[in-house]
Amino acid sequence: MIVTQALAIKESGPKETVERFGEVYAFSPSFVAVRREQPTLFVFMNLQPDDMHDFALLGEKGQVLTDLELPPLKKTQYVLTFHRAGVFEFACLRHMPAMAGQVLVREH
Ligand SMILES: [Cu+2]
Repeated sequence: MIVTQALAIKESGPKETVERFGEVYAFSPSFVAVRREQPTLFVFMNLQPDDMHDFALLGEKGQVLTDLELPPLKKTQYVLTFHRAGVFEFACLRHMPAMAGQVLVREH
């Protein structure tokens, strides 16, 4: 199982952090590794109360392979199975390139 948080801190973030850095938009972690052909549960938590996020898997040419909605203050779960080994880029299409990362798909 992989837990990723669509981290976006505003009202909920530490005041000093928000003041110093502004809003933080990021996936945490932004890098995960899975095995090819192994169904893997991805758990997303959008911690922000007022912003929609999404999880888009991108192909080699940047094309969107799939785009999953991550509503505010919701835990969203998807089982994903990767059939090809390699590195897949992912991003929140609304907040890329700040919200982006990679999935490494390993052979068995
Ligand atoms: Cu986003």
